[in-house]
Amino acid sequence: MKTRITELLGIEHPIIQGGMAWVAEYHLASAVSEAGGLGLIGGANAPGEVVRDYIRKTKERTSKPFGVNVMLMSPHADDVAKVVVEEGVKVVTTGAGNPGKYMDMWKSAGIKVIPVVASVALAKMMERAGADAVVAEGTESGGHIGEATTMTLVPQVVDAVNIPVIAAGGIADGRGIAAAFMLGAEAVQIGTRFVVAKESIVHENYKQRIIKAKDIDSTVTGRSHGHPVRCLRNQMTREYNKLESEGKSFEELEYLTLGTLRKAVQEGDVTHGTVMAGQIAGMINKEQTCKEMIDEMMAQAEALLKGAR
Ligand code: TUI
Repeated sequence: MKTRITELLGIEHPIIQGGMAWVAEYHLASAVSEAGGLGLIGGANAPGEVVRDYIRKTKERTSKPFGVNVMLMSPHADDVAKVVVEEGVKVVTTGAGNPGKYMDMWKSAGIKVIPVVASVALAKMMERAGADAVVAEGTESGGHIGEATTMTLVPQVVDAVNIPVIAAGGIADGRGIAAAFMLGAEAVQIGTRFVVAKESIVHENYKQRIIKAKDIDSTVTGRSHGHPVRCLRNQMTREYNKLESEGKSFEELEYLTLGTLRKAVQEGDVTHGTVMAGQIAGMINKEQTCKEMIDEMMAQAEALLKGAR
């Protein structure tokens, strides 16, 4: 399937891996790129030098295109923004904010810039600022989320901008890809399904929580403070939601969650840790290689879309 996104990024399949904090490191990114999608290194809260090391390790594992996600709430965002230029990264996606202040630096370095947006307003602003494409991310996604659903956000962003749109949130098989294309998207971003990839270094307990999850097993913490994060329900989310309903401050609640994503991803503590995952976790039921996942999804999407447009 050739689209403006596959052309822009020089990739075989219109599938981009989510830049998931702690999860999207070089093993996963290189495996997705090798399988013909666009692998991403998630900068998350990591210092610039850690991201530089991940970029170099990804280059050792694949000669195909890959990108870096710059998480704009990170205290290291300025450093990571420079590191991607110094290391000659070809594609940057951004999350959890407005990347406006980095656009000129990235564009003059020839980087393809793809901000993740959760609203039409930010999509339009990013197009005016010179973005090459946008990811329209619905509230079905795991992690830090916006309000609009993928079904409502994607067609509205497609109508509002001329640059290509990548759909994200709630997509994990060929049906989701076909649906996103019918809404006008030219690629999809997939996170939760790649968490359980064989190449993903995530702790087996985390993978099993996703594999065993049911349709309504995710919840959202932090809504009342304007920092909504979707993750799978557990003791941590119950405590968080209780304290949130008692009116505890954002700072107190942040302290409670400090380091809990790492605890779940690396130590496998899926009781006290934060198990970020999208609503589609209920449909994900097995570990596969990235290539198996991508080939299966693309075959299904192509069969569904044949004759549909
Ligand atoms: O960024 C994400 N998802 C993330 S980042 C992340 S790291 C984290 N860890 C713990 C707590 C909080 C974050 C985990 N998941 N997705 C992209 C995304 N961006 N979704 C929503 C947005 C967004 C929201 C508001 C982008 C811009 C925005 O407003 C920008 C503005 O200034 O108008």
